[in-house]
Amino acid sequence: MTSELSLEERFQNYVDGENKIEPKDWMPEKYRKTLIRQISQHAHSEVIGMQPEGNWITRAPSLRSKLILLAKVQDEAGHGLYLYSAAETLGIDRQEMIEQLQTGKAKYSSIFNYPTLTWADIGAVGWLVDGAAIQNQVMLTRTSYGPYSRAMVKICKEESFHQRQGYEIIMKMARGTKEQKAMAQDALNRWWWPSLMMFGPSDDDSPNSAQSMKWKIKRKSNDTLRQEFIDKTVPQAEFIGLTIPDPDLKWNEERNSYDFGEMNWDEFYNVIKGNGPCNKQRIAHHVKAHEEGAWVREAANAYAEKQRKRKEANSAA
Ligand code: BYC
Repeated sequence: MTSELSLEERFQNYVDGENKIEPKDWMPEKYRKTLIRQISQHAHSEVIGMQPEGNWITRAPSLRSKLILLAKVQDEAGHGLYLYSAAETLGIDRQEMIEQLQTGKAKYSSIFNYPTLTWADIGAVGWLVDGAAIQNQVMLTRTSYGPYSRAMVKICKEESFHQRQGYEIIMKMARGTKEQKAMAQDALNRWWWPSLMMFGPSDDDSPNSAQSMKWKIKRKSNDTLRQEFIDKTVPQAEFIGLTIPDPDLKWNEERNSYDFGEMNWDEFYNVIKGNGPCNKQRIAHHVKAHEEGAWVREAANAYAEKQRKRKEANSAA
């Protein structure tokens, strides 16, 4: 017990000294579990996030916008891959993570349980959802676990491009015809509050935050990040003449920040329990795609096995 305690203390000192923890380093079991939970849920979010956007690839209004959207959706698949690989360094395999997702044991971001009804939604997703994602993920480039922090550096660069892609769409629509502007406003109305929910429960109701902050897995609290996102995004909406759907939104001179209205936490908890507008559809689609892709995994494994045997035979010769 004493030696276990001192290991934990040494671990904490190492983290406090801003060192990165690497896969083979000693770590408390709870640190490992917390990371597996967070990184795998993050990976699932990237992969499930491809669905609402993929929905518009065949209906993008121009060849240029189709190409950009295709590239963006492929980037999300890549993010999922880096993150699953980072989680695997902690001793869990991909198949187990997929099972946790498909059986509802592992969560993914609440935001991807809302439908993308119009092309303006693709703008709103890029602008707001990727914008919120960057706000959260820039701090994760400094997270204490080495493989996660390195994966986040590349992901953040790509997310910045995604955010600009979304803002460009929404700006074009906001400056278009009356009908297009109304579509942009409607998308903002529907995506604003769910985007704020991406940052998770308020700090007082966030069971994992205190320990994750202490271990420097998280470097900023849920509420701090939400506030930073609001302060950054409100002027972007004003610039293109759209209105944030919050009557309580008001600049607070003293705090040098915006005050904003009460979030609908019942809606948030309902969505993360699996009862949002698209939860069932998202998982059913994932299961179907995974089953249909079984032959690809089998072929890849058979090829890897063939290569391994060939190598073995060559080194024996
Ligand atoms: N949705 O104690 P808390 C993206 C869960 S961006 C669903 O504060 P934590 C993308 C939480 O998991 C989105 N569940 O937890 C963008 C916990 O339940 P469990 C993904 C949520 O972990 C554009 C419980 O509520 N980004 O992928 O300290 C295009 C209590 O919360 C949510 C990340 O995953 C939510 N919004 O903090 C394509 C970033 N919020 O796990 C793709 C990495 C909370 O105990 N993750 N919960 O059953 C994080 O930074 C943190 O995990 C969170 C939550 C800030 C999200």
